[in-house]
Amino acid sequence: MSGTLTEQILGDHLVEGSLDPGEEIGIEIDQVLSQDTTGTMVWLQFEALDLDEVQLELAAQYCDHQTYQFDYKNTDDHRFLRSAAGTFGAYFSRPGNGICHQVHKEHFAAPGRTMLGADSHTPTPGGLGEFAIGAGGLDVAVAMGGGPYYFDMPKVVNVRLEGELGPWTTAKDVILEMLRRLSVKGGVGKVFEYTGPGVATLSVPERTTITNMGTELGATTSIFPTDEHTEDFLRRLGREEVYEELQPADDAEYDDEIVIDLSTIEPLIAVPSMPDNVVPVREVAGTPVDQVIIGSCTNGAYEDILPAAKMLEGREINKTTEMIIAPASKQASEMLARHGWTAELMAAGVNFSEATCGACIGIGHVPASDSVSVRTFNRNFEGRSGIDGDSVYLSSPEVATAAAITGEIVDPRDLAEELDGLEDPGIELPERYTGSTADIISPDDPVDDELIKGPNISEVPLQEPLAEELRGENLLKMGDNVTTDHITPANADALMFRSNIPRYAEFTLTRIDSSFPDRAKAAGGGVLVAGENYGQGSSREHAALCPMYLGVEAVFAKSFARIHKANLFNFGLVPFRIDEDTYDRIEQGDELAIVDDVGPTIRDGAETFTLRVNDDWEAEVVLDASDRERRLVAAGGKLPYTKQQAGKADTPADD
Ligand code: MIC
Ligand code: SF4
Repeated sequence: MSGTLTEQILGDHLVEGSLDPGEEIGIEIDQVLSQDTTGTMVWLQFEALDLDEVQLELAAQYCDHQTYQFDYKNTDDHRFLRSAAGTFGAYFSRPGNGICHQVHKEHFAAPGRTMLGADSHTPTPGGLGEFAIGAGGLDVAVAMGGGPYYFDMPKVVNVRLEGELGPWTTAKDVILEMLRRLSVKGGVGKVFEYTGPGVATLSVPERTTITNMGTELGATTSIFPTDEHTEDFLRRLGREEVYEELQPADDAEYDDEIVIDLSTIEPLIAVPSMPDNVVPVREVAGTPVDQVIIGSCTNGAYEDILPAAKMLEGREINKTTEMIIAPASKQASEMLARHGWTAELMAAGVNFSEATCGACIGIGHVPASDSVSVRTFNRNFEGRSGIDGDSVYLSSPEVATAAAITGEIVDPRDLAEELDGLEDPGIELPERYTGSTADIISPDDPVDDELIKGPNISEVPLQEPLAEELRGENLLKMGDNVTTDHITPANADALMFRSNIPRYAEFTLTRIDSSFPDRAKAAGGGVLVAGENYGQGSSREHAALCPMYLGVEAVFAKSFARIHKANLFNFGLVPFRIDEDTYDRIEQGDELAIVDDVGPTIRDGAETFTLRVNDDWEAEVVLDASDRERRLVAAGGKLPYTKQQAGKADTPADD
């Protein structure tokens, strides 16, 4: 095979375009996943597109984010999802069975396949050679209908790993090192392909920790080659038949290269409140810690919890600190229990949660006010834990457990010097991943054959085609790196309205300005202004849908996060790029108007537009969009566009 891994897999799946960085390409998708809080819109849109059967190799619907079912609306969503999976032909993973990325890795992920997932951490199985991309729910619905997925061909970056990790240093430190070097926007428009002799020193679960959190770099995806570790891991899962050898060609040409000598990495930690605020653990040693949580799709696997159990064997956690384990899958829980480790952890003072995302998005285990929480998660955006002004640190399970033992942040290498018998637990894989499959319902033996919608499940709102005039008040001026958690929060109060846009829209941007929804309604809509990397974080299309519902027609930002920008096109909001000077001059409350006839001009392919502010001054703004994106946005989004095209194409999924 020639080329990079990315070129090989995309080349095999290419249906449109050429593999030149920046060019829009369309690829065939083999697998899709969605989860409970994005999945309801996925299936409602699948239904709205008049699709009636999943058309690809495998679709899996998980219930993982809000499994405590505080409100009947959550339970109704889960029942709807089971009915949709049964009706349309997807696997259904029951609430509490585990986080989509972990369960998918255990049961379905396969080298050489392409996957699209309605969750930003979909790239996780890149650690075993799957080319997996996070996307908005509408794109996932279209892929399930057999349509290609369109995106800009990323630059392929060779991350060459050399050497071997030292004691107490882990895969989490490798990805934290990447974040330290590149920042949360350093991966936008890129695929990180890991190569070099260091790859062979990492097991598959370690690789998937790195590919999972590649999302925090803003990357399109991250991927590892496959080798005997991959084959061995699949054998332990009982799925060795899906193994395929994948290696980049010796003369593969990359767009860029980063070299990481694993032996020089030390235990690292992301300090509040951005995943790229990374420092050596020793720099913040001594910080008192109130809460420790091991879990999430990054570090919640059996292999992540086992080191904590070994470190705590025969010990107790500090009286000042609470420690919670939230396994990423029920299989991990079951295996820990069967091997006796659950009892060991409980005896040390640890509490167990069901297998859920939960605390990662502020559902349960919300930290106390003015307290410090050390978590093995991937995001520590301000307020995401459920309390404004939180202090969440991100680390490896070893660093987190060391903090639980001492009650303060400590480099585990220093703790090991102090504590007799504390040894680096390393990574140990079970001989066989065993566990019940009772919670996975196959499409061949479904429970339901028709949709069951509770009273909270509403219609998907549709947007009108773009008019000639685009004019509106700047409703909010925001800074850099605004996250989707700021735009549409994912906490317990809000999540129950994921399938009810009119209600969910009431939460829009309230994390930045609580009066936003009322002001937007009173003004009859308007526009938004933001700095760099607007919309980073989640894949949730609600971050476009809810502003759209409130009448927002365009976002003027210095730059956009990849998935969010695609979601804006999909829902008919125009993402205009502005320069530093224009950003500085625009004030909240200003009247912004595009001078050109916006709808027709966009359709005709114009790249620059004249923005007039307060009928006083003008600036040039840019629309970076493919022809396909222009057609979508001008039609008011992908759903109306596809409806308009119905009858013109065999599948509604071609655009
Ligand atoms: C997240 O980690 O922010 C989420 C919650 O998993 C989201 C999905 C969602 O908003 O439902 C993501 O990462 O895409
Ligand atoms: Fe769940 Fe957190 Fe992973 Fe998102 S990042 S899928 S909320 S565990």
